[in-house]
Amino acid sequence: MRYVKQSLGALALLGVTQFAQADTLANVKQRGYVQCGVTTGFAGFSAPDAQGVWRGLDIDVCRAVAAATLGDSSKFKAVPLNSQQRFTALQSGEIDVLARNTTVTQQRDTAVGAIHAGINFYDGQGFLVPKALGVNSAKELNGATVCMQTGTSNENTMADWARAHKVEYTPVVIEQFNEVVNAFVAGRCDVFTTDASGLASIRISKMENPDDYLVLPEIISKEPLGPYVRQGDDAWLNIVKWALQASFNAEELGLTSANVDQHLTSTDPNVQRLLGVTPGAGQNLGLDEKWAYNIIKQVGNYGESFERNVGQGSPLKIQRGLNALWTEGGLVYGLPVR
Ligand SMILES: N[C@@H](CCC(=O)N[C@@H](CS)C(=O)NCC(=O)O)C(=O)O
Repeated sequence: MRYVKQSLGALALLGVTQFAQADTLANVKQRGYVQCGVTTGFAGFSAPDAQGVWRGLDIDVCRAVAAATLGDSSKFKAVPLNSQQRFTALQSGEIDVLARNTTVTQQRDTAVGAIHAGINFYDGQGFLVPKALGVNSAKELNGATVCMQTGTSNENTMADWARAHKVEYTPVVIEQFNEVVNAFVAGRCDVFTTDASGLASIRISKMENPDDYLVLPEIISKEPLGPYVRQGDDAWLNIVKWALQASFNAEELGLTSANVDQHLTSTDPNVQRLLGVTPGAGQNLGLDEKWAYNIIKQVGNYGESFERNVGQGSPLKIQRGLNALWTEGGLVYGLPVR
């Protein structure tokens, strides 16, 4: 009897330990900030501004998670990671969430020990060329030298596409982002291939004369980009997932950082539930009922974040396209908060 009791006690202890290890929310609360894995610097998506403050569409995912969990969007630490390092950093627990232009793929969602929490930018792989190359279509790239970064999905996608289109090319694969950019600028390769969003960002922020460069019209893949968490912590997955969904729902409901306070007296039950006026959604996530209010007030809705960072309010001027709300011809569709 005593033995049984002891083993049960040991089992319970083991259970508690395992649970504690996977309780990312408790760790974040204790630490006081979210560890957010980002790029080493990708203007519009995740890059430090002149004051060293990290800004961008992906940074707004970090900020939203900080606002939802700690009530303060500034309570996150950006952990810069190159493409190759990002999943190791997530697996090892160095970061709580990976928020950097990461394509959702079946392999990453299963075999890599990671799981995606939604899509914050629908993209596709493209090509950036110097206008001097005299090429206007990807089909003219036969014989080209192509720069790309180690640890990206871009390597395989390029190989698949080239095989299918009988395009011969020489890959130049480099681990550090700035070194790929330098190789391209120095003419060590004819073409830079990565997600079209990345190309727009590189062209504007890294090329001395952006007008000397052209993004070719072909998009050769689907690159749905979104935040990732570790497998095995469903509660944390839900928090990141619903932080993103809150920003989509806010846009659908017309709630912005500027007007959200006025909407606290709204009679729309969807608004009341999202803003915590009708309690429940916060408790379901183990968060304060103001979780979504804090996101909207401090970070803004998805559309605000998009326009400010990569859209018309930014140098990138990316069109909403697939990233418009579903009611406006895009794919952004807020899952119901109820
Ligand atoms: N979406 C693709 C590519 C994303 C990617 O890592 N792109 C490179 C651009 S060449 C990048 O963001 N590099 C930034 C860095 O390493 O800091 C993926 O998930 O593999």
